[in-house]
Amino acid sequence: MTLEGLELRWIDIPLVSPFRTSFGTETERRVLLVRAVTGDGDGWGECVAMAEPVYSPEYVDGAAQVIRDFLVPKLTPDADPWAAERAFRPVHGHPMAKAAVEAALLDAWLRARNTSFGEFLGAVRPAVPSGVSVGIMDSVPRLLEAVDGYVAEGYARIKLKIEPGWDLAPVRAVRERHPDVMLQVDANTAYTLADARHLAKLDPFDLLLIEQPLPEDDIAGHAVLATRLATPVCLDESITSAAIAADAIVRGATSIVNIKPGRVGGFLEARRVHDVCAAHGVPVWCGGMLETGIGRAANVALAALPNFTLPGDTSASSRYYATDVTEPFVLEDGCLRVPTGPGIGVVPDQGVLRELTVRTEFLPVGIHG
Ligand code: SMG
Ligand code: MG
Repeated sequence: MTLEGLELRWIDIPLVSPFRTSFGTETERRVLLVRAVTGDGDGWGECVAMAEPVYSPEYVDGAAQVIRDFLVPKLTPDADPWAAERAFRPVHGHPMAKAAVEAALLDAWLRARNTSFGEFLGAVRPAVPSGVSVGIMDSVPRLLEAVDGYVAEGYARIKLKIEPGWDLAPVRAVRERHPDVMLQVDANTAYTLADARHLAKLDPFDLLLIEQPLPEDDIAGHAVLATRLATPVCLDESITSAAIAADAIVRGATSIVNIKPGRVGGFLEARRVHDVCAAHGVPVWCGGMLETGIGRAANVALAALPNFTLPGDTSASSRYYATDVTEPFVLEDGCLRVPTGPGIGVVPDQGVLRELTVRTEFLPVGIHG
């Protein structure tokens, strides 16, 4: 595989409905796509950084700058995904930028070998149960309407976004209406340890887990909180590598782990997080960053690994976008099918891409020496 360069492409794609979390409201996604151009064909990767640094320190234009100024100059024409991962190590942080490049290289590398992401990663099931993440709403009736719709569609699990002032009442209402649904909550760091007694009031609602209640650097706080709650604590933002996952598990800060390849620097590291959690008997599930079909295809393959025993935030395309950039992912009996074609198994529709594209930039590889 001879890597000629990377094309960066910024697209704007509207969400079917606004998505509100404890850190803000999204109405559309500005997505940075990476196309690896090789002698054997293209590979695609999606950067999951958001337009603003509100979920993590990364943001779209910052990621593009890191790729242009610090990552591409470290690549050589013979770079494979492992060589890229090693070459990127001296660059501190910026996991989402690194992951997008690695995903594009891995897609091209696997396509050249006629191997699917699922086969490569070690998928053990042909389809994965699909959960859905439901944003903060203006009122409990509006929330119930949204949840009723998702349950009717067949989603295997519901996740409610919570924040101080929007926690006990919405959870109680959804639990009363759907006594048997698999239910969990995500606070995106909105609480402090002083809220422990309040959060314990969620215990009677039989939640699968509470995701990232405290700030990302507060592993010690999560360990204390975990002793005060019956609901299992699951870390998202805090888990930035396999080593940190192992540390958080050993400290008792997390008993379930959300895996997002972008947050940990790529699919190779995501698989290591999966493995280290499995070694500790800690179940994992696949998180989501409102991906288009490009990122979703790879995530669904990852979610088919053996220790992904809880439904992920891997919803159907229609939950996010009226028109996805790839053929849409559809819910079948509450599951998404794992693509079986080479690489990520889907390709972007050139017409749709053209309509959504804000700008492109080609970064040649190899002229930096
Ligand atoms: O992709 O369905 C999705 C979104 C899932 O809730 C989701 N993601 O913290 O887990 C999380 C959030 C982060 C992104 S919010 C824009
Ligand atoms: Mg989360």
